[in-house]
Amino acid sequence: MERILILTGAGISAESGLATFRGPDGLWEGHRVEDVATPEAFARDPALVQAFYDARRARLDEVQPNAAHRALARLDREWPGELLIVTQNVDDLHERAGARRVLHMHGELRSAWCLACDARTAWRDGLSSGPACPACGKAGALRPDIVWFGEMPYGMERIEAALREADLFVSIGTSGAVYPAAGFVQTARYAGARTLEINLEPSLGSVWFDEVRTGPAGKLVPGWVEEVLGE
Ligand code: BJW
Repeated sequence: MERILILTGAGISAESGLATFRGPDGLWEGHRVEDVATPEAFARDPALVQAFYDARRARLDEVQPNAAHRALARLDREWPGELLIVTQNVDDLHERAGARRVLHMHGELRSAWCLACDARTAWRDGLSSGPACPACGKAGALRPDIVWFGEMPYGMERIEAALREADLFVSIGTSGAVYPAAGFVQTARYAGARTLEINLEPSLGSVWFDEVRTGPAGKLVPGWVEEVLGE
């Protein structure tokens, strides 16, 4: 039975109405990356960074999983072999579609991290008002549980093991601009996996894939899942 490792990025949530990062209408538009997605930015201007993430957390209430999330959830339910969905996304659309084997390597909007006691707490509201940490009671110490530039992504040991063991590596909706995720295809390929990219356009790392399918994820992913499930 094949072991499947799927990497997803912002492109898989684009058809749900969440902006991707790069490009003319990208999330960074109006913000410099280093003003909102680095620990230094948070130290310099916590109000700006909290407001940026509060707005994105609130936006989650307005969007729904799309056909690509639902297809991956179906694959997760029906695939009897090993499978892991490693997502760079901080939204919860994979889970809301029903997927269970999901690893959020860049953190989650709906989680808060206490800098005083290190606890991580499920969080739906804003953090701008400096609420108290439910674990230790300290006010004003919660930050978004997001992996910023220069910080170590979550789950790297588990991901690296899965990359070495994968028979099939599939990358969906990511530009290949951010490491270490951008290098996963090479690790998987050198370890012997077949590699497939599904993206609106060839990514920066498309040369490393055995096969590249270009088009919207909401259209291409359901068809690919049907192929894998043998329909
Ligand atoms: C569609 C579509 C549709 C649209 N259907 N497709 C020099 C060389 C190598 C590395 C470095 C370097 N200098 C610095 C580094 C490290 C740095 C890095 O990579 N920097 C780059 C700028 C070069 N990386 C880090 O600092 C990371 N940590 C780290 O490296 O720790 C050290 C270490 C780790 C492991 C081993 C050893 C050491 C941390 C990176 C944290 C990234 N954080 C962000 C922001 C926080 C999350 C948030 O606010 O939401 O995560 S950056 C941002 O980019 C976000 C995303 O997860 C990430 C990737 O973006 P993604 O998902 O690819 O989105 P886009 O917009 O770029 O692309 C979307 C794609 O979809 C496009 O191709 C579209 O065409 C496509 N598309 N519609 C299908 N309908």
